[in-house]
Amino acid sequence: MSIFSAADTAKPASQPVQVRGACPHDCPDTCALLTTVEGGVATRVQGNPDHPQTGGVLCNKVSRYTERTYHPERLLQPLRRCGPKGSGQFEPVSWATALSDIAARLKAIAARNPEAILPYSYAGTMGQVQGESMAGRFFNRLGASLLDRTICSTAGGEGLTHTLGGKVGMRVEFFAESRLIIIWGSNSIGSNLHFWRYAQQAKRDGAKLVCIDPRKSETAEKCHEHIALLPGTDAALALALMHELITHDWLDHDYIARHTLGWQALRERALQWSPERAASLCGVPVEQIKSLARDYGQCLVDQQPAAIRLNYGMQRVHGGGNAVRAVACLPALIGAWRHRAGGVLLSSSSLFPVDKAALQRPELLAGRTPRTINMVTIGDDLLRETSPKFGPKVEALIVYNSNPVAVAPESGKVVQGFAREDLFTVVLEHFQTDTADYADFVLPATTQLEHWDVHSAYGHTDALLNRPAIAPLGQAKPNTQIFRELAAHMGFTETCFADSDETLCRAVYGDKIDFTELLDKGFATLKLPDAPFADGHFPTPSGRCEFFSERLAAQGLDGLPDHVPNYETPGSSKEFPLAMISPPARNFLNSSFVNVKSLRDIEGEPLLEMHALDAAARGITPGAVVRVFNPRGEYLVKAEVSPRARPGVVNGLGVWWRKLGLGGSNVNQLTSQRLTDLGHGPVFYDCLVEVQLSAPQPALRTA
Ligand SMILES: Nc1nc2c(c(=O)[nH]1)N[C@H]1C(S)=C(S)[C@@H](COP(=O)(O)OP(=O)(O)OC[C@H]3O[C@@H](n4cnc5c(=O)[nH]c(N)nc54)[C@H](O)[C@@H]3O)O[C@H]1N2
Ligand SMILES: Nc1nc2c(c(=O)[nH]1)N[C@H]1C(S)=C(S)[C@@H](COP(=O)(O)OP(=O)(O)OC[C@H]3O[C@@H](n4cnc5c(=O)[nH]c(N)nc54)[C@H](O)[C@@H]3O)O[C@H]1N2
Ligand SMILES: [Mo]
Repeated sequence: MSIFSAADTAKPASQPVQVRGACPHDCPDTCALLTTVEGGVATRVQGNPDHPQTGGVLCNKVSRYTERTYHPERLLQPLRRCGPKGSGQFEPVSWATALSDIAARLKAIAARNPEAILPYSYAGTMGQVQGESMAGRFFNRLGASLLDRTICSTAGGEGLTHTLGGKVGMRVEFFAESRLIIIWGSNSIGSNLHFWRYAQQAKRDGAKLVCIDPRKSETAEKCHEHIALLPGTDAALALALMHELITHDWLDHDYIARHTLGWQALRERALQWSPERAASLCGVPVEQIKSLARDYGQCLVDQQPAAIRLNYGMQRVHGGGNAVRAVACLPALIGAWRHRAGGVLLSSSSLFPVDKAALQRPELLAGRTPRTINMVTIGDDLLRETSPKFGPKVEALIVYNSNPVAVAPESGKVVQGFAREDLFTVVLEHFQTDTADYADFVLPATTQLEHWDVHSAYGHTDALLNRPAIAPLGQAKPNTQIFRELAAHMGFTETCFADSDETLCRAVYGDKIDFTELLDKGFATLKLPDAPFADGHFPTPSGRCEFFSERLAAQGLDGLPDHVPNYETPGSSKEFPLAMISPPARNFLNSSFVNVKSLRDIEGEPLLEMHALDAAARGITPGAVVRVFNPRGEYLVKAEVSPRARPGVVNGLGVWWRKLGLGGSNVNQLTSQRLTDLGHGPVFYDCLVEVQLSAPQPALRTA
C-alpha cells in the first residue's frame, strides 16, 4: 500500500482534519501550512505552529488561501479559443479533445523542428514536483528549446557564486542574535515576514537595524536608520564602506589573510571610492555612509556579530551582479563570518541537495543540445523570424507557473508576440490571467491544496512536504498529470512518464533527506554547521571568499566588483528625469493574488508613489490619475504623493494584472528587456520615465 494514502491525505471526513502542507509561493519564507478540512472542503489555512521558521504565523495573502482556491473564477475545465487572439473568448472542451488537439499541433511542429516549441515557466509554484519534473522530462524528450529561467535571481546568484561559491550564507534564525542588521534592498515586512520576526527579536535585544532602499518602505520606517540611495548605486556604497574600513583599519587581518583571495586588488579598488564620491553618486549624505561604516567596524572592535540581509532590490539594474559581489565581500573584511550571527544571507538554495537530473531526466535529450531562450527577452524573441543565429521562429509556447504577459519586461512587445495568430499557445493556469487571454488552449491546474509536492527554501534551511488537503476542484489536474497525459498523447513510451507524484516526491532529494521525516513532520531541517565560514571553507574554486574572481576574469570580465552604472542613469535625461522602480506590493505576490478581491481591496488601485517636490513640479495633486511614459510605452496610474518616495524616484508598486489596471496595461509597459552585468537577468528597476497629469481624468475603479 502506498504510504501516501495515510490518514491525513485528502479524504472527506465527518470530523475536521488538519493536513500538513507547504506554501508554494515564490517567497523566501516557504511556510509550513496546516489546512483544516471539513467534509472534504478546506475551511481554513494556518501556519504550522510546530515548524519553528513559520511559528504559526502566515502572511495576509496565504492566510486567505481558501478564498483563492474556491474563487468563483477558478478555471475548472479545459478551454479552447473561439475568438480572435487576446479577446478572451473561449469554449469548454473535454480533456480528451484538448490533449489530442494539442498533441497533434505539437507533433506537426516537432516534425519540422522541435526547437520551434518553447516552454515558459517560472515560480508560480516553487514545488520541485509541480515545477520542472514531469514538465522537464516532457520537453527534454521533445527536444524543445530550453528556457533560461532568469527573471528573478540570476544576477545576484552569479554575484554570490563568484564571491562565496554558491547560494549559501548565514542561517536566518541567527539574525535574532546579531548586534547590527543591515537590510539591503529588501522590504522584509512585505516580502520576508519571517525573517523580520528574527530582526525584531534582535532589535528588542538592543541590535541596531539599518535599511538601504530608495523607497521608505514599511521596513525602512521601522529601522533605526534608512539610507535612501538612488537605484543602482549599491556597489558604490559598498565600496565606500570598504574605503572607510580600510582607512580606519577596522579590518580582521587574520581572517583576510587566511580566508580571502585578492585582498590587495580589492583594497586598491575600494580606495578609489571615498565616501564623498559615493555620497554624491548615491544621492545620500556623506555622514550616513561614514556612520554605517563606523557601526560595521565597531562590531569588529567589540567582537559582536554584524549581519547583512541582502535581497533582490539591488539586482534589478544593469550592475546588479556586481552590486551583490561588492556587498558579499563586506563580512570577510571584518571577520563577521566568525560568528554564527554574522555574515550575509541572500539565498540558501544551493544548500538543498535537489537531484535535478532524477527529476528532469536530461538523458531524454538523447545527445541533442537545443538552443536556449532567455525568458526576460520573450518580447523580442516571439517577434523574431527564423535565422541562422536565432534558429527557428517560435511556433508554439507552453506556459505554466507563470504569467509572462503581466510580469515580463517591455509588455508592449510581449503582447505583440503573444497576439501572433500563427503562434500556438497553451497555458496551464488556475485563473484567466493576462497570459491565458492569449492562449489557444487553457488547461485547468490544481492548487497547492489539491496536489503533492516537495519544497526547498531560499530564505531558510528546511525542506518541506506538501500533502493534498482536498480533491482536485472541477476537472483540474496537477501539472505533472497534464504533462504525463500529454506525453501519452505524443506517443512517448519511456517508463519515466508513468512515474507517480509519489515517486517524484521521493526523487527530489533521493537518500539525502530522510523522506519518512518529511512524511511524519512535514519538514526536515538540513544538517549544517552554525557558522559555515568561521574557518573559511567557502565553496569557491580557491576555498576562499573571492574578492577577485579568476573565473570572471577568464571570461574577460572585471575580476573585482565595481560600480556599473545603470543603462538609464537617474538624472541623465532631461526628457525622462525620473527613475522608476516597481517593487512588490505587500498584498500581492508578483501577479498572483491580484484577482483575490479582499487583497485587491487592500491595495486599492495601481499606484505611483511620488515625492511632493516631483508632484508639485508637474502640477500633480494626490489621487490624480497620471500618465507614466517613456519611449517604450505608457501606463495610467493613480498618483500618491508620498513620503515613501525620494525626490527623483517614483515607485510603481506591484505587478498588477493589465486588465485590472486603469488603461489596460501595467508597469512593465515601461520596463526594458536589457540584461544585467552577470546572470542575464532583468533590469526592471533601471528605467527612466516622465509623469504628467492624464487628460481627461478616467474614473477610478470602485471596490
Ligand atoms: N508580499 C510579497 N512578497 C514577495 C513578493 C511579492 O510580490 N509580494 N515577491 C517574491 C519574490 S518573487 C521575490 S524575488 C522576493 C523579492 O524580495 P526582496 O528583494 O526582498 O523584495 P522587496 O521586498 O520588494 O525588496 C526590494 C526592495 O528593494 C528596493 N530597491 C529597489 N531598487 C533598489 C536599489 O537599486 N537598491 C536597493 N538597495 N534597493 C532597491 C525596493 O524599494 C524594495 O523595497 O520577494 C518575494 N516575496
Ligand atoms: N516590474 C516588475 N516586474 C517584475 C518584478 C518586479 O519586481 N517588477 N518581479 C519579477 C520577479 S522577482 C519574478 S519572480 C517574476 C514572477 O513572475 P511569475 O513567476 O510569472 O509569477 P506570478 O506573477 O506570480 O505568476 C505565476 C502564475 O502561476 C500560476 N500558478 C501557481 N501555481 C500553479 C500551479 O501549480 N500550476 C500552474 N499551471 N500554474 C500555477 C498562478 O496562478 C500565477 O498566475 O516577475 C517579475 N516581474
Ligand atoms: Mo522573484
